[in-house]
Amino acid sequence: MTIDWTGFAEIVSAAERFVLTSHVRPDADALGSELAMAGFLERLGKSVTVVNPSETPHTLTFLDPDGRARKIGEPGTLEEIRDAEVHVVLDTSAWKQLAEVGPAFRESAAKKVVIDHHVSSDDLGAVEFKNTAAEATGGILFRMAETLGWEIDETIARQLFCAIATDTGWFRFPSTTSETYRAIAALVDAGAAPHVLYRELYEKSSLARLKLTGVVLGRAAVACDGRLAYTYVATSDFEQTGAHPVDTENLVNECLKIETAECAFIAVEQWNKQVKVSFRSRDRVDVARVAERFGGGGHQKASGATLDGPLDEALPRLMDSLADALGCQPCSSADLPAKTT
Ligand SMILES: [Mn+2]
Repeated sequence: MTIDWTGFAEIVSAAERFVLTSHVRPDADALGSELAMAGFLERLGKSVTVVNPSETPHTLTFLDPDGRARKIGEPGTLEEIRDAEVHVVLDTSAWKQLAEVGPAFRESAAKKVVIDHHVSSDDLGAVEFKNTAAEATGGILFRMAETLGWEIDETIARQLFCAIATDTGWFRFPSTTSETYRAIAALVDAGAAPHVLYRELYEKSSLARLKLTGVVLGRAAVACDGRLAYTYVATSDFEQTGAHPVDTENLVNECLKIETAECAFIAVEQWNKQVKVSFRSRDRVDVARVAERFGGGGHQKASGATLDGPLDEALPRLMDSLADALGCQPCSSADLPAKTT
């Protein structure tokens, strides 16, 4: 799937004022792609504002040391969107993902552009530059720059490297191709230092997070002959370790590393007693459908839902639902984790 960039080059040369947006809870692909695009456009003499539906998470501020990405509602942001000639949405094609930026985008008279690699897609009324086979929006932008002859400086190289590295799980997901490695080689040549960026992305943990990981993985268990792996987090775990809910990210992936596990979940108790669940699947089980049973959703291999508590009632419901998805008997009470309260 090769994108024809002629139309985009024409849009860029005909306009001066650009707004760039990405999805809620921006990740490194969202932010890296926005900032790289801002860099390209500014080098062409354009005026660029980055306005997102969410604040930049503190773990990613290293990508944006000057705080260029602003949250909608901050002074001047609505005016910037209203006055822009071109509004570019990167790394999403869904109204829901635009959250509070959505209405401003819908009402604006600006030319609208989407650059994205996601399969799920709404009609945003935009000119689309999409490649659903691409490993990352950052990868799409790298190939755009190559095609259009736009120079990649060290700053842009770092931003695109992080975008691609994170969306491919450090170059190992099935979306990773030889094209990915060619892009990465060029970005390293342009000044992106993998060891520095790896440390920025993955080695900024806290002692509290490490302790929470120990507690939560210490109680991991399996059911359905090892085909289901799971664990849970109680609010008391946060109090005991000093960790934060964001520190539970990725723990579900650790459960899926068990050789026999085909699917996994982590149930995280909230202070209002609701239970937030993340599901993961290796191949066969469609965890989007499991999540939908609980009013949630997502992708076939990664999804989420929020259940009513208490935790020790939510857990057997979750286990039975996954046992059903695996075609196993409902989990026996022997499989259930120790009482949580
Ligand atoms: Mn992406």
